[in-house]
Amino acid sequence: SNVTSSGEPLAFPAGFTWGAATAAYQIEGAVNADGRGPSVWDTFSRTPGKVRGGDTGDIACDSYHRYPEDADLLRSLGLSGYRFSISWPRIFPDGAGQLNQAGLDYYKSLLDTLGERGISAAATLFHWDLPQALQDRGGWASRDTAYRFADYAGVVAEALGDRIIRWITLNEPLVVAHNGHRIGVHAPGLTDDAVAAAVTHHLLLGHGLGAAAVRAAAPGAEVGITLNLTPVRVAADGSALNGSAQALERARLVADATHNGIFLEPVLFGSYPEHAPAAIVPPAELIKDGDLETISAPIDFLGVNYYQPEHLRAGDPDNLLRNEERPMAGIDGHVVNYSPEGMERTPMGWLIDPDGLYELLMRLSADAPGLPLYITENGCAAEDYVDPNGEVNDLERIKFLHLHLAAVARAASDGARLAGYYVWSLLDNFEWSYGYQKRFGIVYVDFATQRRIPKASSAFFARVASDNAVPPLPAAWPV
Ligand code: GBH
Repeated sequence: SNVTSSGEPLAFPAGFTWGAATAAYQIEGAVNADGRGPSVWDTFSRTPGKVRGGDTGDIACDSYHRYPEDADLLRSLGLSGYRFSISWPRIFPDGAGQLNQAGLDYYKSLLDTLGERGISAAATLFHWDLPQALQDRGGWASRDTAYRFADYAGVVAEALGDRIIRWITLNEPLVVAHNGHRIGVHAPGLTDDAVAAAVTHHLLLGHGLGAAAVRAAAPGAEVGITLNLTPVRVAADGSALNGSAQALERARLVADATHNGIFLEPVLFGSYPEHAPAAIVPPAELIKDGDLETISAPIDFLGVNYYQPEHLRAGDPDNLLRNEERPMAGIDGHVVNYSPEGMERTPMGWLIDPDGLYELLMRLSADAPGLPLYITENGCAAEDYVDPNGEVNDLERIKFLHLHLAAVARAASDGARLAGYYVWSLLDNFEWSYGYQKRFGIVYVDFATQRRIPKASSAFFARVASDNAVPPLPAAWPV
């Protein structure tokens, strides 16, 4: 049994994968090396005002050159898995057409290096770095991009299929559609609801076509998708909404469809969610015969990225910015997202809510019985620094991980089919529009020298991996 005498479940299922995650544009640097073409993130990060401090991924962690050292780090932490992403513009500098063999060779070397160290590879095919040449032809707003993605996926699976055990088609397509095309804070920086809705459908189609291409080229491959998912909480006082608890429950359903269902339901069930606001659902004319069948072909696992829950309450439509309230798409402004006061937060401002992860995992188990779940990202940012004695004592991150790992163990013990956990992230890296200021790594990176310094949390995580269980927290936790 994986329940302690005090009733607290702390152990993980046998064979559980313990890993760390990264993404190509966030760690590789070397943006001009060996024939790589530009991606939308090169363009975006070089556009003044888009990324804090004008930071770019030009150098990042220089993992393009330092991957043997990074593989050694994974090995020394005793991790059995590495989730990384493949840079599409290294493989197809123009997005399509001419293949760049040097790009494939780079990932072969990385994978051989991992293999020599006994580390299994989970590869994400698209972690946001769309080739700029495809963006110039319409990007994900164009249906053609989904077919080009499938071509790329097939070529990569053909070349690397014997070295990769787990394939993730897309990372967080909701963030691409919403942050990239609806609110414009990510590449390509567009702010157009209609474009975002088209992007939503074409990302999903890309997932379906790409998964089929991987299966055709690498029979026996495990193929899935990674979604950012969250429980949706509704404030208890329905009163402000004309006293209608019913209206808030409807709003909860709309919020759940907006944050989760819009990608989850097409993949699991082959339909867009009933309660999704019209503004975010792809229009019928974009959905061709057979698309939803392609999108909902069975997956081997679901990748779950969890950071924080979404909160919802009745709002004052004339004063939406109060208390960080944001209007919800498709709702008339009487229901708003907000951040509750009095809860602990990470330095990103994100709430620390491990129960949310437990609730989410139990909900997914009910929605997709038997489907293996991997936590493909979970972790927190901090403004970590090196102590005078040369150590990085990121105790807040240890606490965060402890709480969330205990929630995962509890879900596993309550019947959720959990197969692995990849911490975000192995290394401090290029945190998108936040640049290098926010550090998510369990290993510190001194960007001036590229020196890697394992943080205290990496020793904690290594212990979790070796015990396949969460150790008890120290009785007196430092504040
Ligand atoms: C992931 O995105 C990415 O996959 C990874 O590359 C990234 O480095 C990592 O997380 C850390 O950011 O926007 O204030 O409403 C996470 C994206 C962030 C999207 C939290 C939803 C909700 C809070 N998610 N966000 S807010």
